[in-house]
Amino acid sequence: MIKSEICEMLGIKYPVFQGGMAWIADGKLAAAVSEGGGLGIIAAGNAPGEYVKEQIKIAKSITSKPIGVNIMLLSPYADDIAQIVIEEKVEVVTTGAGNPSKYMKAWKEAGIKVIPVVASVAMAKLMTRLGANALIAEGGESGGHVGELTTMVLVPQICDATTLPVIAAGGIADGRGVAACFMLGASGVQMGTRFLSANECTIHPTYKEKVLKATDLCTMVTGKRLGHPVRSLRTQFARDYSKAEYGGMPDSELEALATGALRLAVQEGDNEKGCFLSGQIASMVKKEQPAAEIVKEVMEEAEPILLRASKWVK
Ligand code: TUI
Repeated sequence: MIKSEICEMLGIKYPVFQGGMAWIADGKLAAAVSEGGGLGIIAAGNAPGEYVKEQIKIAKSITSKPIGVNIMLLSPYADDIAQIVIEEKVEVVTTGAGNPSKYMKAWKEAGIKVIPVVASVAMAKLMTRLGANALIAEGGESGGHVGELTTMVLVPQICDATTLPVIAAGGIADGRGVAACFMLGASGVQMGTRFLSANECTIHPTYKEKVLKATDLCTMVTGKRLGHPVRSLRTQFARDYSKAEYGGMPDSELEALATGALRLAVQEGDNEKGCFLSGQIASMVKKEQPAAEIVKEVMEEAEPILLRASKWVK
């Protein structure tokens, strides 16, 4: 059994987080992951506080194990949700796409475990100083909003910059990825794309099918010109957006093209107008299975790999 300090800190069996995927990671998916011994995380995305409250209620009706909420800091509702997680006594908060400094004191005082995504060494040092409990180092192999550095490069640098436990994210699909992240100094992993095929993940069947059929070169990054690079499946929409982006479409029109595109992918499976966020490991997602099975499977796969690692040392 692989154990790390993150298991003790959060009271979880396996050091596996399910990423807070906007529009996707709802109370049902998060509860299934937490029931399976990992940490399930509800994504606030761009949704209003009422939605998040409802999802917390759903999760808590399914599991009494700890759950997390991910706050996407570009959201117009970030301030509201920062307060709701305190009122609802959420155990863990993760943040993404920005700097959560202004909320840290209130969250700490409420006893919430705060685990920000950091995309740079400077941010890792700042969050350590402000009292974060752990850090998530997410490389650009991940789906959604991506940073500059890969997981291979980011994780060891973040580990060197902090005394806190580091959770590696981006590009992890199975036990090999988990073992590799532990070798880089991580104390846990976060997976997003791998959970898209979970039975409890309620995305449109077309979305699931696209992930299950994906091949190695199936994702691309768009949105760099507007400063929000996003990795998604290489669909008609992604190709059209990329053409518009490099063809000189005005910023306002480009923004309009992207508005609502995540919802259209998740809820309608709309190939022409939907943006199907996905990490580079989509091609390694092979089957639908319960979320709890995914958590257990990747950790059990990692065990013999880590045990045999010493074979290289002569
Ligand atoms: O946040 C994510 N992934 C996401 S967010 C999202 S929704 C979205 N909507 C509109 C535009 C953009 C995104 C879809 N996927 N991952 C965590 C993450 N955080 N990746 C990178 C960062 C990050 C970036 C900058 C964290 C901190 C940061 O600091 C900025 C600063 O102020 O220094």
